[in-house]
Amino acid sequence: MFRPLLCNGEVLRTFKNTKRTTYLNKMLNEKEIAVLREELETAKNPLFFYDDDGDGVCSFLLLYRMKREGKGVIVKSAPKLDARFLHKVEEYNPDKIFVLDVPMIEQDFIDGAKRPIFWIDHHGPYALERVKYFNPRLTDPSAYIPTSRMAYQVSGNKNDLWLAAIGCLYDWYMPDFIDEFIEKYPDLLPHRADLEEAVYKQPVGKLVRIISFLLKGPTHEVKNSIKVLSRIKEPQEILQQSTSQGKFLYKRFEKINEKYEELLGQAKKRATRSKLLLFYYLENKWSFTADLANELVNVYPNKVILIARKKGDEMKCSLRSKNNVRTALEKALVGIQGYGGGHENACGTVIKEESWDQFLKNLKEEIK
Ligand SMILES: [Mn+2]
Repeated sequence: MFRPLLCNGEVLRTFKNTKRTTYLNKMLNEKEIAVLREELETAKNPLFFYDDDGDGVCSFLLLYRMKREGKGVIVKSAPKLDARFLHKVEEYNPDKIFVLDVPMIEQDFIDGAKRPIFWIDHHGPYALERVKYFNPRLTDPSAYIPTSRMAYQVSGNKNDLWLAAIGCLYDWYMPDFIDEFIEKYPDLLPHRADLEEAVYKQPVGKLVRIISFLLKGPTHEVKNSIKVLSRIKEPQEILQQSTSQGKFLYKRFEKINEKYEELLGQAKKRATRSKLLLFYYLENKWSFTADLANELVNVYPNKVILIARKKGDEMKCSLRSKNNVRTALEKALVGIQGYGGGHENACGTVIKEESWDQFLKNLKEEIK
């Protein structure tokens, strides 16, 4: 099963043309909303596990802000909740567990946690026992509803409209409530726009980037940023640095963004007449491969983008194209020490260093 890099922006861009009206009846229904609301309202010490991306953190913030009780834990590195996380359950001793935007839970975790578990997600779906699973794909495998959209249904707090919008846009989903957002925040999005414009050219897109970049870096810094984020009332506090909390977040974002912009500049220099834009960098702490690939495929829509980061003896890569690139990747992986996959236009792959040259040769051959 492929998973490794799928969570960080490697979303189903192929779904972007689906009509918005068809989304609406795929969201949580009234009964599901009522169940989740009741469970959250009666929770005394909920523990939230959430995915390490913009959709995951906004889902957490939306639900946490309903009662401001309990704790949040980011599920990093592997997009699955397994027995390694049971010590967090022991440490916090929650009465209920909520799992948000995490693609996979292992049965070992569920059985070991011995607490009611409520799982809201839009990957998979998978068949597991003893977990209350809220996933639109259980009834419609083609549904694409970011978890933050569902969390916003549950929270119902209009003050947090902006968090819901950021989570949805991060997952490349135009919120069905975008008109309400435009009316409330014309300075962030002055008019209806497509996803590319909203995410890459409008101030609301800058917020999407800020929130996702705040999740990068040393764990204690990330935790601190999320704590501060949970107290932000309006998004302008961050963009205009109008409160001390907003200023703190913006400053930290700027430091991280500097690293990103430097890499982006270097990557752009690698664009030649070749169909493949290949850029790789050595960096253990900062993973920007998905962010770089997502941005570059919009700058160079006719190219195949391959961004690689060397970590240990592996090359961790994000691959993007406006056309189908998954088939080429699958063929290029034959005989290679590595794995990968994903969606038609957005894939992740991990290649052992000794196979790297051969993999590149194969891939170039396949995309010719
Ligand atoms: Mn998501």
